[in-house]
Amino acid sequence: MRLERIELREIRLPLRFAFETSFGRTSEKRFVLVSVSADGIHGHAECVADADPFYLPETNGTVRHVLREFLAPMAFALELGHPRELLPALSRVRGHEMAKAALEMAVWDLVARREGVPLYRLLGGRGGRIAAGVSIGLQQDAAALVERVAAEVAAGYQRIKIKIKPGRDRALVEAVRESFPELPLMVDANGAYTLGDAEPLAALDGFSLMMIEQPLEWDDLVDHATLARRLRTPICLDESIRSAGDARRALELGSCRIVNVKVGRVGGFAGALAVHDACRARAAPLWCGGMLESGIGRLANVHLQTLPGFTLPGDTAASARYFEEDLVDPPVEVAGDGTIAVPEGPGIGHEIVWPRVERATVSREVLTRR
Ligand code: OSB
Ligand code: MG
Repeated sequence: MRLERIELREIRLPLRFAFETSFGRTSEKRFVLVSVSADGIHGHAECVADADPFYLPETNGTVRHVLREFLAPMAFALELGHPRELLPALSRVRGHEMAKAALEMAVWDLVARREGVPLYRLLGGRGGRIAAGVSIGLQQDAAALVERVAAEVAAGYQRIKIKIKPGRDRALVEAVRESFPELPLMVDANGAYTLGDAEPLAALDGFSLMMIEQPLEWDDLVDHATLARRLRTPICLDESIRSAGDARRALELGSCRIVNVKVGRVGGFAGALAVHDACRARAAPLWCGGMLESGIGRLANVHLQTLPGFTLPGDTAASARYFEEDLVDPPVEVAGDGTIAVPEGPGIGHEIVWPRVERATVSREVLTRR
């Protein structure tokens, strides 16, 4: 198979609620939607880069640049037998995992649609349902947070994650634990602490948290290993894991005991499958993170989580938590038991509602094989 056309759209979708983390506050989802075409069939994928380089270095601007100037020409020159061949073929481009992933995931979607199978089948997963967890941003105060937690627990979510940052950690965890002593609960700092903050982090040890996600710098493995020796609570890494090699090194160094994988952060499904296998080989718990995706990226995450190494609920929540109107129909829904149905339709498995995509498109660019 040879790719003939790659379309890049910049999409703008208002979020129903602002989402606040240690690195910023966002009330709008802006992303690049990549569509690929071959033999009259199309595949689509959502890039997880943001407008700003505050989570990881890539932005929507760097994604468009690297796709246009480097990745698209390399991809057009390939004769692909299987989508898993694409990521290694792009290895001459260093980094830019989010740009690579968007292109790669669109090719997986295209091939699944061509074969008339749901993505999970191509990935080696299974049908049925997956367990859903939810990530709650920083709120005005502890009381507001407890209220949000109560609403998500009532909605059925099987695990709650709350965001923390220096000065807003222990009191929040304490308030949530007081109301929900048995709740599967974890915290995510998005890299806001340093090794000098070992004390406030160790103060969380008494609250039976499942894990602390990415307490230290985004590109660090060594300090995380040092910190891990001072904490009873397991460390989970998010930002620091950008390849299967990173996952292997982190687990071998003791930088983390648990891994959060995001397909878009590790170069695509081939990268995510390799992270999955690296964790499984080391019996390390693995779960799938989220990036406030529209239904297009959200469904890709649902399919991935049907693989056997996903032993913990992820951050894939219902579309309605984020968007008034999602780009897919039906939207992603979470049942009262905190599970999501794995789609059986071809590719990502739900229809993309193109008139809604058109309305949300702010710019468009078409690249063709020459
Ligand atoms: O660190 O997991 C994170 C959202 C944007 C950027 C980074 C993160 C998050 C979340 C929310 O925690 C996950 C989601 O609800 O999609
Ligand atoms: Mg995180």
